[in-house]
Amino acid sequence: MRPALSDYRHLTSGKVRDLYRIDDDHLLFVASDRISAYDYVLDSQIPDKGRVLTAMSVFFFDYLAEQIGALNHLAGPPDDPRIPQDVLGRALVVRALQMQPVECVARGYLTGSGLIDYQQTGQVCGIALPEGLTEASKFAQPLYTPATKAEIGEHDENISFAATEQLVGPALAAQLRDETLKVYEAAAAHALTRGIILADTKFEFGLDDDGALVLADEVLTPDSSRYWPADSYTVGKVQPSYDKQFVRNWLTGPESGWDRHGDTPPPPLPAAIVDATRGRYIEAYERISGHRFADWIGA
Ligand code: Q0T
Repeated sequence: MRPALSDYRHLTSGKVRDLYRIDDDHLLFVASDRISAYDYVLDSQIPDKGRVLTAMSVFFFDYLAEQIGALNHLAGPPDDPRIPQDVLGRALVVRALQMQPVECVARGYLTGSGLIDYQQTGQVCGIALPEGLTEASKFAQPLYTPATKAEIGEHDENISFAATEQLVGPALAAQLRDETLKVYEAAAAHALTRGIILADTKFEFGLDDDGALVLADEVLTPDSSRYWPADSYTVGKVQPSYDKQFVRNWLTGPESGWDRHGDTPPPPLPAAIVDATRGRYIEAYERISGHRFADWIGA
C-alpha cells in the first residue's frame, strides 16, 4: 500500500516543484505540471509535464553517473514504494543533503542575464569577454557563471567566482565550478548529437555525510536549462525555446490580448497551445533520451 502525499510534511516549494520530508535521511522531490512564462506561473497546466521532466532528469542522472561518474541525490528507483500514487512518475526519493548556497550555472552561449551583463560591462560574473559578441554568440569555451538564489518572485543575482569563495570557501568553490563545467560539457555534447543545443544550465549541489559533492534538484530539464533546436541556430537572433516557444508566441501575439509589460497576469492558454507544448516536452525527452515517453511510469 503506497503512502499518501499527506503522510509527508511539506518542506519547501519552488515555482513549479515541491519538496516533502520522508524521514531524517530522505526527501520526496515532486515536479508539477505547472509552467512559467515571463516570470508568471500560468493558470494553465501542461498535462504530463511533471512526468516528462522527471524522466529527463533521471535520464541525465543515469547518463552522467555512467559517463563521468557524477554523483546524484537519487535514493531509489522511479517506482519506489515510498512514492504516493498521486505523484507516481513525477516524484523521486532523494537523499537529504547539506545544500550549497550557490546556483551553479554553465553557459556555452551568450543570452539572457549573461547578455545583459555583457552589454553593460563587457563581463559576465567578472569574466572579461572579447568585444563584438552578440545574442546567442557561442563562447570559445563554456563559462561558469554562479548566482545567488533569489526569493520567489525575484531573479537570481549573478555573482563573481570570488563571491562564491566567500560563501563556501575556496576549495568548495573550485569544486563547484569544475564539476559544473564537467557536467555541462558532457550533457551538451550528448544533446548536440540529438540535434539540441544546451545553451546554458543551472545545477544545485549538496554535500553528503562523507563530504562528497552531489548533484541535487532536477538536472538538464528545459526548466533548468535553455534548449534550442540546433537546425535553426543563428547567431545574432533570439533563439526559439525548444519547449516554450508556442506559449510565448501566443501570449505576446494579438490573440491573447495580454500586455506583458502591464500589471495583469497572463490569460489561460488555448487547448491547442497546451497540446502543442505538451508535444514539445515529449519530443525533447524522446530525442535526448532515445526512450519512448509511453514507456515511462504512469505515462
Ligand atoms: C534539498 C536537501 O526549492 C528547492 O526545491 C524545490 C523542490 C531547492 N531545494 C532543494 C533542497 C535537496 C534537493 N533537491 C536535497 N537533496 N536535500 N535539500 C532544498 N531546497
